[in-house]
Amino acid sequence: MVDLSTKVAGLSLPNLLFNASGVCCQTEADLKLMIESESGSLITKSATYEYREGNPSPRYLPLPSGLGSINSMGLPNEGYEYYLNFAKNYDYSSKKPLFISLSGLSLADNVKMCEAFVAADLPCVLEVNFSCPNVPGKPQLGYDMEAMENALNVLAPLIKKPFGVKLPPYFDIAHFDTAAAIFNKFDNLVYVTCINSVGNGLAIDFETESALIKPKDGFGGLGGLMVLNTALANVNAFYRRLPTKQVIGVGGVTSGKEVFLHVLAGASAVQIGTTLKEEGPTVFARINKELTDIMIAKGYKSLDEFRGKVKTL
Ligand code: RRO
Repeated sequence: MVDLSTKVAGLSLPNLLFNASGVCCQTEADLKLMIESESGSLITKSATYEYREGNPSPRYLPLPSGLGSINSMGLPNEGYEYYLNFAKNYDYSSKKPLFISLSGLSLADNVKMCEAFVAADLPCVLEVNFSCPNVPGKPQLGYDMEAMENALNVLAPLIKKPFGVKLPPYFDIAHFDTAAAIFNKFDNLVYVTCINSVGNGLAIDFETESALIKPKDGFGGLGGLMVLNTALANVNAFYRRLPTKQVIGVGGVTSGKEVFLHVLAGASAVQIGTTLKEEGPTVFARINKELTDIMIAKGYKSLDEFRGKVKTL
C-alpha cells in the first residue's frame, strides 16, 4: 500500500499532515482535538512570554468563493508557561511528535522562553516564528535580514538541539538567496516552515463598503487557496537552497492535490490552516485519504519517490 510517513528534525511522523500554528492549538482543549485527529503531528499556537488577549474581533474571516481567509488575530495565546506545561505532560509515546511555536515580542523574550524549554529538556521541537504580521508596531523579523541573523546568532547556540523557523513569504529571488545564506550558517537550524500568511492584505465587503476585519483598519494576513502558488514557490526556493535542511510546506491546502504539489515542490511535511479552521480536525482523515488515492493513481508508494521532483521546462 501507500506510505505517508515522514521524518522532520529527526522525529518520525506517521503521516505528513498537521495543523498550521494558530489553528486548533491555543488551548489544551484545541490541542486534544489535534491529538485525537488523524494528523501526523501537532504544533502549538505561537507563544509570547506573557498571556495575550490579541486584537479586537472580528479578527478572522473566511473569504467568499473559497478564496481563503484573512486574519489579524494579534498573537492571542496563553503565555509560554502554559505550553511548557503542556509539553511536560505530553505523551511522547503517542507517535505524534510535538512542535512548540515561540514568537517573543523581543529577542530577550525569545531567549527567556528558549532557556526555559532547554532547561526542561523535553523531546519536543522548538519552532521560532519570525513572521507574525499582525502585532501593531512590530514589523516581521523575517523581512529584516540583519535582525533575523542576529536573532539566530543568539538563539541557535542556546537551543543546541535541532529546531526550525517559521518564515514569511518572500517575493524576490534576491531575498530567497539572502535568507537561505543566513539559514545555511546554522547547523542545528534543521528546517524552515514556508509560509506564514501573506501579510497585510485588505478585504472589503462590496455591499457595505466596509473592511471585513476590525484590527489595523482591516489589514490582515491572507491564507488559503489564494496563497497556494506563493507557498509552493517559497517551499521550492528553500528546498533548492537548503540542501542539508528540510522544508515544511503550508499555504493553500484544501485537498490531497495541494498536499501532493507541496511535496513535489520539496516539502517533508505539510500543514493545514484555513481549511482546518473551516472544516475542523476531520480534515486530516479526508486529506490523507485523498493523497493516498492520488499516489495510488500515480503509482507512488512513498513520499520520497516524488519529494522535490517538480519538473521544469
Ligand atoms: O496571531 C496572529 O495574528 C498570527 C500570527 Br502570530 C502568525 O504568525 N500568522 C498569522 O497569520 N497570524
